[in-house]
Amino acid sequence: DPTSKILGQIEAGLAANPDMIMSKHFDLSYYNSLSDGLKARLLACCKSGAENHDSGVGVYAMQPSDYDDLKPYFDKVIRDYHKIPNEVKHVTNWDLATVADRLPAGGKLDLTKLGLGVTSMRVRVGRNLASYPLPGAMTKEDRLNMESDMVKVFKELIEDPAYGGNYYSLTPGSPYEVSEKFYQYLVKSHIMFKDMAADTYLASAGIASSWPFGRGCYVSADKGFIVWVGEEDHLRIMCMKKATVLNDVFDRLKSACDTMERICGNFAHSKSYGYVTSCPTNLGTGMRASVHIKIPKLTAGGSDAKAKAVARPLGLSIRGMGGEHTPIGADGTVDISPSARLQIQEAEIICALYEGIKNLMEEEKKA
Ligand code: ADP
Ligand code: CIR
Repeated sequence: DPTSKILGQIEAGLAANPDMIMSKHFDLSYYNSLSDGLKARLLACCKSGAENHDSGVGVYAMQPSDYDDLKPYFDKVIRDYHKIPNEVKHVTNWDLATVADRLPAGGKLDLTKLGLGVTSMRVRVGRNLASYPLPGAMTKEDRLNMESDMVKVFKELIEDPAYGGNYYSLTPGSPYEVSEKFYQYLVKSHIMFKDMAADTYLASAGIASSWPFGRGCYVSADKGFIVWVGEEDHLRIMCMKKATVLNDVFDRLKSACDTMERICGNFAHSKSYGYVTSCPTNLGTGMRASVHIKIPKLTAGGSDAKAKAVARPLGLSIRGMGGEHTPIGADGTVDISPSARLQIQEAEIICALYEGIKNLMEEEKKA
């Protein structure tokens, strides 16, 4: 039967990969203490890691309430991944004035001060609507309804001269549907997300189901403000720019998120864990702030192993030029971002990116 099958897969996962966070914290006596309803919900959250023993985390929430309803399990998962020894206390704070001591004189996080020129910078947050299941548990109908709700929101933005732009849908038959060729162009331009059905972790979790129905993205007239619909979270809201001052993308995202929250209604939120996301790694701020920078010495030979080893103690993650699980650039360009998302404030993340760039560039010089 399916229940004993997945329990068997979890046990086998622990043997195959004792470090996987999902199986490490799966406690059979806790599982057995649950009602049938909560048992099924817990197993649904563990399915991705049960089927993919190479997962680092292996857990995705299916409902915004999973984090609180299954707290005895999720709290262990979250505190382990985010390395939080005590009770998680997350605070939202975008106000750069409160971190003035970490800002250079004048308050600008100016990359020219670090010896860089025009740099590709991006800040995104994951957000989910409180009114739908999380993507792993959405039916095709949920996905189409959510996209229709979002189209109404984007119509307001498109009519607003401050935003303008277009909505591009992958839904077959949608009035906003784009061609395969244009979709590939958007992916290459770092505007649109890649084919999720190819991601085995997302596929197992149900997050890639009904692809490409209900998927799309809004792009502002100047292409600097983008909202993904139907990826790992209901929404990924981001600002992107090729420039030199990090404040530009950060401040614009703050204002764009306020606009989105005002027109979308409240986003799913947990008292303990801040903004709710599908993957426990993104909880809290849901924020990833990144730049593309060239570190040819630390990536000599085309491998990112050394760069990752140097970046980890600096609190930085290294990704490839197409995002997570993609190769680094042939010229040694990588995507770097502060790893922390939870129990850190938004304003601290952007400072951590600036400090991280400085530290990594010093390591590059030494290498
Ligand atoms: P996420 O950041 O939402 O977790 P990915 O890591 O998959 O997702 O990245 C999504 C897309 O954003 C990819 O095309 C990636 O190259 C692009 N991207 C990330 N950071 C930057 C940046 N600083 N400049 C330009 N594109 C970026
Ligand atoms: C995993 O567990 O490896 C996948 N479900 C992805 C986890 C999120 N990404 C990450 O930690 N970098």
